[in-house]
Amino acid sequence: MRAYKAVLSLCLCLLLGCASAGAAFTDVEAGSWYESAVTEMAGKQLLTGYADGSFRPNQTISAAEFVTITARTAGAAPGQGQGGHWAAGYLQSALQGGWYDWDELPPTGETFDQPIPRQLAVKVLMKALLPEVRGDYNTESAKISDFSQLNGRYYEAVLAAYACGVVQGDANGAFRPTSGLSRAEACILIQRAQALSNQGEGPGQPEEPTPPAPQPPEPGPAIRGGVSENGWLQVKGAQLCNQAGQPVALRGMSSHGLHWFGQFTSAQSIQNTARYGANVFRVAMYTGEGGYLSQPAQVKQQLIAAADAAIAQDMYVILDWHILSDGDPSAHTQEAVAFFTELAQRYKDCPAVLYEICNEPNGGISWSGNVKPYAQQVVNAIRAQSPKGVILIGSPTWSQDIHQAAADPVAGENLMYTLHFYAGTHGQALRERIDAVRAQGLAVFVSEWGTSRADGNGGVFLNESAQWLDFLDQRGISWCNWSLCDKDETSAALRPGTSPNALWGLGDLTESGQFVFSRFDA
Ligand code: IDC
Repeated sequence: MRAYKAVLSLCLCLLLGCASAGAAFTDVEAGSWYESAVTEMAGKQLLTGYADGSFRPNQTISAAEFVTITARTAGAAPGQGQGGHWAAGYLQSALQGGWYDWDELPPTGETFDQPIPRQLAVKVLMKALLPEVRGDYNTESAKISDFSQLNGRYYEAVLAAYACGVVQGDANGAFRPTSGLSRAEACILIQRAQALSNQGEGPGQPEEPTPPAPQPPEPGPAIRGGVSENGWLQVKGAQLCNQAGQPVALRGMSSHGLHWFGQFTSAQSIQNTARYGANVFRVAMYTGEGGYLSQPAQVKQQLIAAADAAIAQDMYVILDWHILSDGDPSAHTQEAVAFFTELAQRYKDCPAVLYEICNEPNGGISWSGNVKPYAQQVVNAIRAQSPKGVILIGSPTWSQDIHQAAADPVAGENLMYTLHFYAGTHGQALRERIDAVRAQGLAVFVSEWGTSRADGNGGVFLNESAQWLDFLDQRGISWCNWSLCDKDETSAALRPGTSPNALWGLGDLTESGQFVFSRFDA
């Protein structure tokens, strides 16, 4: 505990004024370093103790406890949790809010009662209470003696937490990213973050991204296979063709979730992929998971900025309505119609833009009952603005059921159907399905695939990936790889900590990235 004394002295000074109430719990010692924080938070009903009247300040805090206290502090309402765990509702709303990813605390609940690692706790806290704060990599990482132990996916949150003083490290300057934290320590961190977040409610925040220009940009210098070479795309039978009617294949990267890894949709990041030979960029705009449906104005602005950046590189660009946890696209038809109407209006004269209207329908839905009716309405809405822009349509089972679409296709021209695969999970059976639907005249576009397993991690499976890409190349099928980001998962193309604003050498690319970037030029 000695280690925390220096860290906490500031807090104690701030909180002394309200420490007089005395400990409400049998084991919260009067005058202890955490007494005022615990008492005050208990008074606001942000936390409760145990039935025996104890608080157990030294006990390691569980994920469920930490997320619940944080969510209450942030004023979040509990969601619809599954599985009957007492904290499932708050965990669900935290997941929906994007405070953590599903793989960090799977909603099945097995890890809810485990200690929460400090790096994950800090991420949850920063996302919940101080989402705008950023820390400078060089300045903040120098403060952390065990920085090399930190998992890259927590860099952003931990650097931000150091930058604003929510975390200060122990007496040795160590953060101990994978250790747990005590209940008392957790209270101090949460209270500190809340105090800063209240301060921030004054004038001058949060910072809005620069609004995009009123018109899309003119394409910059021509790239090979780019828009200035191929012009408006058109679908002839099962084949994507250029304006002159010759077969064309687009190959490039998909972004990760725009609201999480938007920094890698910068002009420099997109241009870097073009330099390696990519001629298409997919902007993955999550609708759920704290994305577009939660913060529409901000996320749409990010999407437009990313699309404009790709257009300025002479690349094709896919605007992806990235449904995932919100598995039924027809639950948000109105929002999608409004969104695509506005975007198709903006880009109606721009041959670079393709519209992907439902990333991956999933759950208890059907093609003919849910996805097709949704797709028909959105296609009609886009066509009212953009007579010929190519539209990509997903299908049930995470865009694998293209055979159902082939049996009952959407009416219209220049429509393609997406097929998504992950090389560690999907193989021959899906390839056969592609050949079968193409024989029926259905045009297929692989708008997302990964070298990993379907959960975005594991592997990488480069032999299986090569087999897939050879298959696609032989058929002139276009593809985008998941994903252009530096998250610590095998499907990510960039190593953790890669700058989105610098040129990338091979050393910046992960094993997956090196393989994928070598395959843009077939
Ligand atoms: C994954 C991301 C991962 C994130 C998860 C949940 O790689 O970092 O935690 O989503 O948001 C898809 C989806 C795509 C998934 C990807 C890998 O379209 O959003 O990204 N995947 O799981 N379909 C099949 C696999």
